[in-house]
Amino acid sequence: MQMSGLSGGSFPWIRTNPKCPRAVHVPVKFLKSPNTFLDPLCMLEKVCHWLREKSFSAKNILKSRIDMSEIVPPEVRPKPVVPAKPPHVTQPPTSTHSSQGSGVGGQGSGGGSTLLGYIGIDTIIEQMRKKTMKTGFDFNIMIVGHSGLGKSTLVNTLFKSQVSRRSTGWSRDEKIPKTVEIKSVSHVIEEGGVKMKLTVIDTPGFGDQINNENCWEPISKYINEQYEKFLKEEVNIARKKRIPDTRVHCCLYFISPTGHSLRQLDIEFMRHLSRVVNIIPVIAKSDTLTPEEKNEFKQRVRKELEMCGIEFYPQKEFDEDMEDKSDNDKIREAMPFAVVGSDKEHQVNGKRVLGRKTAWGVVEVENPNHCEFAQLRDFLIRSHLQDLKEVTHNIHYETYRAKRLNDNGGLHPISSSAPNDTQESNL
Ligand SMILES: Nc1nc2c(ncn2[C@@H]2O[C@H](COP(=O)(O)OP(=O)(O)OP(=O)(O)O)[C@@H](O)[C@H]2O)c(=O)[nH]1
Ligand SMILES: [Mg+2]
Repeated sequence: MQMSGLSGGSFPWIRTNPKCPRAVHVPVKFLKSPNTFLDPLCMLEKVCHWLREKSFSAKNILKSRIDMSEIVPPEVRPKPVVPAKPPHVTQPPTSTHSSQGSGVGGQGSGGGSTLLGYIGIDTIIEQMRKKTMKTGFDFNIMIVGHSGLGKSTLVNTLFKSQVSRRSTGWSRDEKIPKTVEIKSVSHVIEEGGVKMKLTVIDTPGFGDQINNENCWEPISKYINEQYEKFLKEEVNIARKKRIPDTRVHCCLYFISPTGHSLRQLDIEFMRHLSRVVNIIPVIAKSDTLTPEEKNEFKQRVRKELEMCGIEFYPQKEFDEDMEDKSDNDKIREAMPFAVVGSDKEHQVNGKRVLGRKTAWGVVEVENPNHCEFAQLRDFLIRSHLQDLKEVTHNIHYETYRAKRLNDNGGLHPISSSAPNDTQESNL
């Protein structure tokens, strides 16, 4: 039987993570627990992609039948049943696969075959959608950088509301107060029937102190405390069905639009923190740079980060396949996005748009000719939100967890579950 071993054999899609050998990287993450699909848009897209691309799924199903047949005597083997297709389900494309050996529908070694009838595998997408609509999902974003770079403003711009403030009842004309302490503010945002509990962790700007050395430490401490909280819940014998997820899924790091190079503090921060959290660097207040200055600055920042060995999100080593790599390469080449933030609306060509009014016109935040805010928003929310959560869980948290459980004599996993058993978290 080929079911032992986590890579190869009957589970070729399971890989161990090179960065963290204890972490098992499973692209088909939806196999873990229904609660892991909480972002419908990203997950539906992923599942469709998976079903399309991994035509070996049917092959693997057959293969495990063949493997089982080696140990199950013929008289107790269940007869294959071909259920009737429910009337509400439209005809799926005929699944064909080549089977090896003599599994169900097999036609001899290497011969092609067709499933004998509709099974209903594709309904998992609808099942997941329903679950997601019921449970909603968490997303926790942290904003970090020098003081006054527009951090609080940008996060409000991203979510089109005053999410950096405790109450959303503020008038748009009121000035955003200076952030003076690490403060997390949660809001439930609902769109198209899907609920997202968004938590914004706003941090005080660097650079105010005379000595800014190690000013990244409170932030690192905060991130690790959230991992610790999650771990403590996870090792409880009577653990919650859904562990509240306060882990930081993404850290937007704001770079000053100096047009020169990164500051030492930027490098130090990203060097330390990129190992524990997904860092997305952005060039703040890009309306202060000309297009040429902006492009040169972006190139220089990328080069400096590469020279310092700083890996920002999406990290190359976690690309799942060639399609992922080619999509992510385009994003990496366009980063850091040069953004403009504003939570004020202005009238432009008869339309209300978010922007910054200057003496020579309005800088529109969503206009790709003016800045790269829309690219950042699409990447962060529309294409990579689920992946940010998965990398947080499977890589950063797993690294913390493995180290913590290895290091310490005190925190024993007190449940009888296997080390890689994933909890029912709000992922
Ligand atoms: N030119 C320009 N100004 C901006 C932009 N975003 C924000 N601002 C302005 O910059 C000032 C500071 O904005 P905040 O959002 O409070 O900045 P912050 O980084 O949160 O500041 P701290 O909390 O003190 O660290 C405000 O006057 C904003 O209106 C931008 O993209 N371009
Ligand atoms: Mg602020």
